[in-house]
Amino acid sequence: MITKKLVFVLALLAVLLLVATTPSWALIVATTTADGNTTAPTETELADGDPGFIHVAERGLNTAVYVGYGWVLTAKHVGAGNVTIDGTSYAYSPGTVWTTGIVDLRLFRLSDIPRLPALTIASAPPTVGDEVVMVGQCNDYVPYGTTGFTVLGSGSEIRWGTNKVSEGTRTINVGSGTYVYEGFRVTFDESGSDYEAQAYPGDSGGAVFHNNEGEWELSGIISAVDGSNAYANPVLYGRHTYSVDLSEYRDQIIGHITPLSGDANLDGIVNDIDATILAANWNMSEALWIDGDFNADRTVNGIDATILASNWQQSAAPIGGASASAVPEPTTAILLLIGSLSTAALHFRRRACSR
Ligand SMILES: [Ca+2]
Ligand SMILES: [Ca+2]
Ligand SMILES: [Ca+2]
Repeated sequence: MITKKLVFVLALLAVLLLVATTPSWALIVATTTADGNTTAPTETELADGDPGFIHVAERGLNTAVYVGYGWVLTAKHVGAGNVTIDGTSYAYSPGTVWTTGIVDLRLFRLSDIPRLPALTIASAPPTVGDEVVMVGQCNDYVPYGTTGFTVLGSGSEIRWGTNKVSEGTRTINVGSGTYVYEGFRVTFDESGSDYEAQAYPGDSGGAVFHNNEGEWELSGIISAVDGSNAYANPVLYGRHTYSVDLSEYRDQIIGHITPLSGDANLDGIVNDIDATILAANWNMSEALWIDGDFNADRTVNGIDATILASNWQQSAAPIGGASASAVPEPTTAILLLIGSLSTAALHFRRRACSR
């Protein structure tokens, strides 16, 4: 027994020494993707370019995605609250949470509106073999021999990586029925995509983008990793990340977040305030909805004025009112349970770096 224990201790020491003497993986990635995948991918790094990296926000220790019109989408098991987008904090508007059953999705609204366009939410799921771009908030990590990575307890940043869908959409059950939803899966492979990624605690609520015939779409929200070893560290090849398939919930999400046409300031009514905004931005280029561009052609002109006029004095249900169901925050106990199953940091591996 003593001998076995000694062998175990020596093996443990060997592992610790290996970790301690290996450079930070993030630093290694930095030499191949310029900055360790912490800014939007260029077309040199990713053939189809930036999928919408800046839309992915820090939500506390987890992740959320700014989908447009003041709304943020995250996993249900990630609470609502202030978010940080590209270093700027945006305040949460209390009482605006929307969820649907036990699907691991949570929408909430910000009271400060980022100057970003709305994302396109996929109307069809990515299929097996399709490449996806995952974006989440993770800690630094170092290689664990050649079999995976060891996550460190610091260096949390928004990063992007890639993977390929390994199992198409089916019903995913997280935590024995705590969350059930339609979702798809990717597998963390040693010989995977160029920036092979795997989720880890912190990535929950992150984005899964898919390029559909030239247009980037938000296809998924990162929800879970394999249940029995979710917090296992090191993270070995062969593990899976599960994401909610947004095409299944697209109509509900769009129905909830899309404002009344003409409501530039997103207060639920079309009136002289909106007309004044539109007039002030007449002929503006690179315009957003909040500037008066209601047909999303990035300019403000007579088309937008006609749209506004056609809804003059119309009003929508107030935010947080009948159309929004505020739900209580999960208890700490439930959060811990789900965290152990599903919160996750992205691990990136570049083939060039592993050789
Ligand atoms: Ca893979
Ligand atoms: Ca208005
Ligand atoms: Ca327009």
